[in-house]
Amino acid sequence: MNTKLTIRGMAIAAMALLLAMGVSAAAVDTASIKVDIQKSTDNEIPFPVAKDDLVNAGSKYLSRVTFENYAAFKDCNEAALNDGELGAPSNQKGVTFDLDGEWITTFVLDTAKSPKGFDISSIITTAGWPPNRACQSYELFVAKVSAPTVFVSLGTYEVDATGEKASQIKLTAKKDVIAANVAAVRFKFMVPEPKGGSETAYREVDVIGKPSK
Ligand SMILES: [Ca+2]
Ligand SMILES: [Ca+2]
Repeated sequence: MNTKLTIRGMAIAAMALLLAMGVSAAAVDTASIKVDIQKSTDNEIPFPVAKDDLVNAGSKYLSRVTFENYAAFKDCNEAALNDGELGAPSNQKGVTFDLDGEWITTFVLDTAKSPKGFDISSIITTAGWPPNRACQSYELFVAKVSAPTVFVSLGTYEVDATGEKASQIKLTAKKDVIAANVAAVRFKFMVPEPKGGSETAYREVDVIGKPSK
């Protein structure tokens, strides 16, 4: 009898523990975006970038790109952000870089070609330069076709790549898509930690998705 009670007690305790774990796991699952990070200590351009994503220069689904508060440093340029190329190591022409490290880039998608907008399945940001220019920090926003000028935050994403030459952040959806019926995607680039000489040299931003059905 005592043994039975003990076993029952243990079972109840185990169940409570599982329930507690379940609640914790569920809380984690409410974040719908999975974040994968890669870093490289010896190579500025080890991670591939996409040429065929929605916001790549020349994409039939890209309507326009706008930059706010961006002041190109020397040969660094806006075009490098979505030209489908990694650029050459330590070559300014291959990177988008602004001395104060803070600017906003908005990719407006062509909702004439896809009136229901676009389903975004993945977002990849790639940085690379000798240290410390491969740390990343940005806030991601989307605007939906139902309110194409209202940008809603999907969170801030960061990587501390101090001492590294390259980093890549890949966002994917835990279920279905990162966002559906999207009309525009906005990146608010910020100075990464640790601040001071760590402003990012971005080599590419890829937004992968397809027209919403
Ligand atoms: Ca590029
Ligand atoms: Ca691209």
